[in-house]
Amino acid sequence: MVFVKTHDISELTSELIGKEVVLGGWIEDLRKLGKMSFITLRDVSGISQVIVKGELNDNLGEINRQSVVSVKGIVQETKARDFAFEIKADEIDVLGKAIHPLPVDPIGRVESNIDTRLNHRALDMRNQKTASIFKLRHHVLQSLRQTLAEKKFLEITTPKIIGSASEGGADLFSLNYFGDTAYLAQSPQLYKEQMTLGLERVFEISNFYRAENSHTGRHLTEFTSIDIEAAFMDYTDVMDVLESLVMNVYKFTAENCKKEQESIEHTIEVPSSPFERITYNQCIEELQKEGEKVEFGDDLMDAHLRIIGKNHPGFFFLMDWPMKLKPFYIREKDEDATLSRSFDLQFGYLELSSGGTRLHNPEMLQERLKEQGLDPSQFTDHLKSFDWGMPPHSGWGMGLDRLMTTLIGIDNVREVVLYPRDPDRLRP
Ligand code: AMO
Repeated sequence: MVFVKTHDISELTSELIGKEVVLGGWIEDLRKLGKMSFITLRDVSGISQVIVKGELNDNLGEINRQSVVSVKGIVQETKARDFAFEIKADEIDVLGKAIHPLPVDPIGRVESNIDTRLNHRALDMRNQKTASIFKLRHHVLQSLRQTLAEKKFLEITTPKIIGSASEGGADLFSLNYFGDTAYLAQSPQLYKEQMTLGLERVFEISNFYRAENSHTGRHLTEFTSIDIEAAFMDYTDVMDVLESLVMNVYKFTAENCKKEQESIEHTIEVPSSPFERITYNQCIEELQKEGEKVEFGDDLMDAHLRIIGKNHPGFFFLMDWPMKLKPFYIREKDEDATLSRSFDLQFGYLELSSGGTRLHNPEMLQERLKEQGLDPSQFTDHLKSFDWGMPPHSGWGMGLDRLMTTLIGIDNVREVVLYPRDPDRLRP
């Protein structure tokens, strides 16, 4: 039995004509025509045609579609329209049988609903549409890391099992930690801030956890967050970083992921920049003009954001929120202490990111914790670091899963997460 490949299908070139190769992949199609069989073989990189003749064809026996096989054979030119080359097989080994009926159709001819696909995610990944989404996700991560490294951000990994809340008390998953109570981190907020006093610019791309009982296309209990924190930057500076990051992701994938765009039947449109920057106060005025009963200090509800999103389609920053709507670590504006140096990045109604300039004065931070009903003694480990020369700093967090939905033009984050977790889904 041969099972070590010499080539991926996409690596077949005219220089290999007449040479022997070993391919490995899944049987997408199989047509037996008397003395000959035609197999369409798919691996992660593409599809190829395999011709089986003579004794090998006579002894082919039971060989199911979607079984995994290795094919040893000679590369030759083909007349078939859909393939660049074909392989004349000398040896075919079935490495793993597919037992039919399969729970979802990997070719996608028979459509399955999202729950069925998620319940059989590994098989769903053989569907080219699904595989393309995750190939795109890989390229997005690559682009993000490249841009952040170019901007001198260092990648860090903060703990996910923590002793006290990072974003305030709500929405925390707790677990028994050898008799003590531990929590799953909601964000790397406190750690990333602390790291600015040694590393200046840091970023993290990790999963975080929120016990939100939300049943929407944009909320998960486990989501992937891209977080940055930068010393000696104000909120408008980190907004610039965020904007160039999003632009680079769009440009990179639009250019380098043509096959994936074809497969998901969606063209990535690079947005125009600079992104519009509107203030919270402007939003309130816009909403009031549209007859909404909102006033300064009210949080913007989904219905409000849908109105604002309609007026400002695509990416825009919504900045200068009232202090009272923002977490304890956000700093006020010098000219008006009721307003904060903060922002959200929106894609229409969808919030993609939030961030701001942080308070770095320890006394004020303690005051803010108390004002927000939080117990400063729960934050002593964090507050200590503010006595060691904490630089002024700013940062943001952006949901990778939500960013992916904007890129591929869908509205359910479950499509872009391998094994999504929500209140109704803990398995597989
Ligand atoms: P915030 O709580 O706004 O800010 O979260 C930042 C971004 O993370 C994404 N996100 C989620 N995505 C899917 N499911 C969820 N349940 C979920 N919750 C959040 C969103 C959101 O905009 N520490 C601050 C960031 C900072 O100031 O640096 C924070 O966590 O896209």
